[in-house]
Formats: sequence, structure tokens, C-alpha cells
Amino acid sequence: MPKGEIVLGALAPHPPHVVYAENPAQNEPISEGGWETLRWGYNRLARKLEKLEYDAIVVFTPHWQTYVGTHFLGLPRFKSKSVDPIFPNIFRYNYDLQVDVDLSEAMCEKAAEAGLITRMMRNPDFRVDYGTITSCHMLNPKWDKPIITISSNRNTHYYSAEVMIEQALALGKACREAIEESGKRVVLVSSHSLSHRHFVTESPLPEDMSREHIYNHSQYVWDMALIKLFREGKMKEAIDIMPEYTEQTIAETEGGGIIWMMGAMGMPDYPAEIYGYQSVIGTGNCIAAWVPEPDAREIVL
Ligand code: 2X7
Ligand code: FE2
Repeated sequence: MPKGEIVLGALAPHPPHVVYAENPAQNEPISEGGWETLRWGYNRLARKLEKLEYDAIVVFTPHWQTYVGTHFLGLPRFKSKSVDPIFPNIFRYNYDLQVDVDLSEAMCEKAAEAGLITRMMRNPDFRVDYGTITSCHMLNPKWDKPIITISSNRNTHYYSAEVMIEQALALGKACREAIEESGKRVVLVSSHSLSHRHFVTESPLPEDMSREHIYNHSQYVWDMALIKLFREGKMKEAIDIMPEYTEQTIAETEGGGIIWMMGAMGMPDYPAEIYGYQSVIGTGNCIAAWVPEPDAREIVL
């Protein structure tokens, strides 16, 4: 059996607004569009993924929060309606997804061997979080690949940013080992925004783009500093500034998604592909991809 590999790692923000704006059949509310910079970036990355051969998508999400250890989806199918707790007016999405349980169990076991507390989620009524659904919908609207969602253990808040980073890197390494032993080709997804200061008044029409802009210049400057490191292939430096970046911008990086992904990918030192940056309700959102195979890597933006 050939060694399994990670074929692409994506930073894939999950404001449900982008799904709302796409008007897919699964989502009940209807929109007039909006957030095109992000959506067109996503559409381009989705086209690239269609051409890439892979077996499964592994998603790390900050919206499945676990306080005792890291949990993994552990049943072959989850079907339900996901309603965004803050924006039920824009996201009521009927999902029906397949899980690669073998790979999920293998990652869970490897993480346990590395000393992390782990658990498989076997509750058939478990509702998959909207972060996973949004990122997966935008990257693969056909939903024709099995997924695995990994929860985010609340280490930053329970302990510190440093403990979170250490554990997220160990989790990433364990996931990589499981992928290599599985013989599968896998896409990793770190589902989160960057800076995370929300605006305080929602416009009557959510997709009114005259109301959607950067609200805080220093948050924007921090996001740009981080994206510059992505562009330059300096991921070790990006992880080094993560505690301060996260504190200054109350960023969704606090969950550990990008750190987990970089740990799994062996801390890339090559440039990321950048697909777009846009504000959604004041938060900073960047779509980026790291492609280990140099011949498959492009300069996008
Ligand atoms: O979860 C989110 C997010 N991360 C960013 C913006 C809007 C809503 O939800
Ligand atoms: Fe979020």
C-alpha cells in the first residue's frame, strides 16, 4: 500500500453568510448575494480541489468545543438541520454527510498514543457544527467526499495559548501519522476566521454590502501581517506570533485550527496560495491553501 499523504491544507473561514449568499438548495433563507470576494475565492479553490485526487476531508472546527479532550466524528452518516445560533435568519441548512470512520478512529488512536485525551462521537443525534458545514459546502458543494470533523479542545481558555499550541501541534503530528498509515490522500481544513471583533449593529438586509467593511484598522493591520507571513512561506514565524496575534485581535485562531494543520503538514516553508480576504460582520476572513507538491502549487493572488 502506498504511503498516505496530505495533498492540500486549506484555511477556510466559515461565516454562514457565504453559504446564505450562494443560495444552495440545502439552505432555507434566500439572499440577493453578497461577500463576492470571499465566495469567488472559494469557488476558485473548489475548482482546484475538483481536479485533485483525494479520498477524504479532515476539518478542525472551533465551533465544536470540547472541554475534556479532543473528539472525532465516529458514525458513517450524520443527517439533520444546522441552525446558526446567532444568525438563524440566514443559516438553516439541511445536511446529509458521510464520515470516513476508519480514518477518524485511526487519528483518534494515534492522538491517544501521543498522550492526548480523545473520544469518538457516536451519538446519532449529534448536530454537526455550522463551521464544518460552511467550510465543507464552500470547498466541495457536491459533498461527494467523506469528511471527518475534529473538535477544538478549549486549552487556550482552560490553560494558556502556549499549552494550546503544544497540544495542537501534537494532534497535527498524530493525524499525519494516521493519514500516512492509511494510504489515503487527504485534504485538511482549518475552519476559522482571523481577527474576530464583530460589528454591533446588523443591517436590516444582511447582504447589504454598503454596510460590510473593516471596522477596526489595527485588527486589519494584524491580519495583513499574518497573511504576509503566509505569502512568504514563514509558517514557523506565523505560529511564533500566534499568542500575541490572537490576544490582540481576539482571533478565532484561539481554537488551534491553523496550528493543528501546520503541525500535520510539517510546518510549511513554501508560500501559501491566497484566494481572498474580506470582512464579514467586521471579522477578518482569509482563504488560503498550502500545497506540498510543488508542481501543483500556484500563485493565485
Ligand atoms: O462563526 C462565525 C465567524 N467566524 C465569523 C463571522 C460571522 C459569523 O460566524
Ligand atoms: Fe466562527
